[in-house]
Amino acid sequence: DNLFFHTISCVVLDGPCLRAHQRGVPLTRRALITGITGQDGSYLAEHLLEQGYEVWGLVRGQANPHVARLRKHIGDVKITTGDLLDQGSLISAVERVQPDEVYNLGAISYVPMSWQQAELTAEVTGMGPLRVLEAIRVVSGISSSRTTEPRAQIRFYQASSSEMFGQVRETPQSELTPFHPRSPYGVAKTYGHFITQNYRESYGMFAVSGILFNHESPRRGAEFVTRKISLGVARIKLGLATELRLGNLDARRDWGFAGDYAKAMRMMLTQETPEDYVIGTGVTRSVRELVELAFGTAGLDWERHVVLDDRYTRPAEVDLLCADPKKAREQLGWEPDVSFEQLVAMMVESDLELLSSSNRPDEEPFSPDHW
Ligand code: NDP
Ligand code: GDR
Repeated sequence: DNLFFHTISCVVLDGPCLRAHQRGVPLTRRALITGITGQDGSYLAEHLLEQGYEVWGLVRGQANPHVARLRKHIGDVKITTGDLLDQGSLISAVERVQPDEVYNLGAISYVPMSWQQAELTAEVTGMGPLRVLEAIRVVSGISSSRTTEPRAQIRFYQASSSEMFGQVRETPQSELTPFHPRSPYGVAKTYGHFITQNYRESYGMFAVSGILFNHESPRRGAEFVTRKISLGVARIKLGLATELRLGNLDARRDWGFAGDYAKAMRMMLTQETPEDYVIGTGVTRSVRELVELAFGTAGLDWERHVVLDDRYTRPAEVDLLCADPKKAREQLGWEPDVSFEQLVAMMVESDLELLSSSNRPDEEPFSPDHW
């Protein structure tokens, strides 16, 4: 599959690559991932390595503690430093790595935090994609005042979000559904989405956005509701806690498995033409249904343990999200493999194992009380 893709992309798109191949230079594609230390970064890195890529991760800070966690899952990622807040560092990273593909997954991604740190969210989650696109433009030698050749050979993926739909006027949501974001995070993502589209239209760049609906896994951050629930169930089952405090149980989301969604990201960058795609399962569930299933998996009655707590309700909520993934199914051939029931069971079982006495980590995953 990978060799086929390399051959096609070299012949169709990339004269220099073809010449390099003829000179005997290996055809390994090189990817640079921002947000490599996050949930999606780890699944995408794993998937690209399986496909034969050389994978580089952009990591911020001089001793980022999350790198050790990444190494636990994946040893073969190469690391370069940089920060989405720092234009120069992104230019240096693109110059150093010389990637064929850049995946911009880095963000402040926790919606409640975006009200607490709205300006920082705009800088990282909104302006971050602009800075990555600029780094690609500059390193590729594309003038900002000229729309003619040369064109960037570097392909760009932006992690757009169903949070851009926000207050929905139609359901399910497709690539054509208008945006009405409901949080500073959603507003920042909407800027990232449109600037990606604009660089595609202005400079002919291969720049695409995947509009991904919620996707989860045992590697999900403990602040997000699925992992908060799977950890809560495990703690209660093991006698480490008696209650789990939650906010709005009526919100509905379209939840899938992060490993399936990482595959869709690469598929978008291997198409002939750059286009945006909605990725989701097409099924919506309430937080209440999620709670019921997760507690049931461990043989617990959720109503005896879940406590409603206003600290976890939001200034403005997104009530209902449900994807229409028809375009991804028809054009990419993408389908999710893991069902909602399998996902919830996988997360609860993983956390039961993580917290059971012999395996218990020194530090439990952080579950913030202050958001
Ligand atoms: P995570 O919160 O798990 O990961 C976020 C990543 O961003 C971390 O690696 C973090 O690195 C990095 N980051 C934060 N600030 C900066 C910065 N200033 N410079 C460089 N990197 C930074 O998110 P997910 O893996 O769940 O999501 C990946 C992307 O997809 C995000 O953009 C998210 O908004 C988007 N998305 C996610 C969905 C989901 O359901 N998971 C759905 C739709 C979109 P560090 O280790 O330094 O903190
Ligand atoms: P979301 O995910 O905001 O959809 O963003 P999250 O899991 O945080 O919330 C989902 C829904 O659950 C409700 N909820 C709670 N949420 C949290 N975190 N904690 C609680 O105690 C709680 N109680 C109820 C929320 O109100 C909400 O309706 C995720 C992130 O990954 C984004 O980065 C991504 O863009 C979107 O998914 C798609």
